[in-house]
Amino acid sequence: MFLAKKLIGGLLDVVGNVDMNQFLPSDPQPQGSVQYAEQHESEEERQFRKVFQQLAGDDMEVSPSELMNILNKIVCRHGDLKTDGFSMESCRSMVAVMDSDSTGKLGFHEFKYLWNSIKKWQGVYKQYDADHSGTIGASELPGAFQAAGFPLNDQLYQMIIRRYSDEDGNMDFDNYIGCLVRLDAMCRAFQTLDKDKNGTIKVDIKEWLQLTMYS
Ligand SMILES: [Ca+2]
Ligand SMILES: [Ca+2]
Ligand SMILES: [Ca+2]
Repeated sequence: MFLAKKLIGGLLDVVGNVDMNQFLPSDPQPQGSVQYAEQHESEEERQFRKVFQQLAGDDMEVSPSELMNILNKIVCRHGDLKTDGFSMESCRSMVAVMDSDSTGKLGFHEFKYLWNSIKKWQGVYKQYDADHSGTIGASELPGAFQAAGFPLNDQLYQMIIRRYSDEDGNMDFDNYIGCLVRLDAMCRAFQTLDKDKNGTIKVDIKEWLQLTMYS
C-alpha cells in the first residue's frame, strides 16, 4: 500500500492547468477500444491503474463506501482543506452522476475521470481561498468556479451558495467537490442531450427522471 499512498498524496498536490475564460466541462470520457487504450497507455497511466486496482479490490470497481474512505483518508492529511468529511450520501451521489455504464460503482475510466477532476479542482480551491480560511467564502466563490471551468451568472452562484455553503456563506472542501462533480456531470448530460447543439434540449418525463433521480 506504500506506493498507493505515495501516489495519491502526490496526485493531490498537483495544481491543474485551468483555462479561466471558458466554460469547460472536462473532456468527455474516452470511448473506443479499451484494449487499444491499455496497450498504448503511458507510464503514468500504468501507475494509476495499479493504484486503482488496490483501491477497488477484487471487483475492480470503486463503490460509494470505498470512495468515501479514500477521500476521507486524503483530506485528513491536508490541513488547509477544511471539511467535516465526505458523507456516504455525497459519495453515493458522486458515484451516481459518474456511473456512465450503470453498474452502481466506478470502473477504471469513470474513476480516473473523477480523480483527475478532483485533482484539478483542489488546486483551484487552494488558489482561490484568498484569506486562507480553509473554505471558499461567498466572495471567493465566483473566481473559484470560473477557474474550475464554470463561469456562471450571479443568480446561479447565489443558488449554489444557498445549497452547498454554510449559514455564513462558506463552502468547505467536501461540499465544494460534491457541487463541482454534479455541476460538471449535469453540463455533460446537457451536451449529450443537445444533439443539434442549439443550446436547448427536449426531454420527456422518463429521460428527466433518469437524469434527476440517479444523481
Ligand atoms: Ca462539508
Ligand atoms: Ca460504473
Ligand atoms: Ca476563504
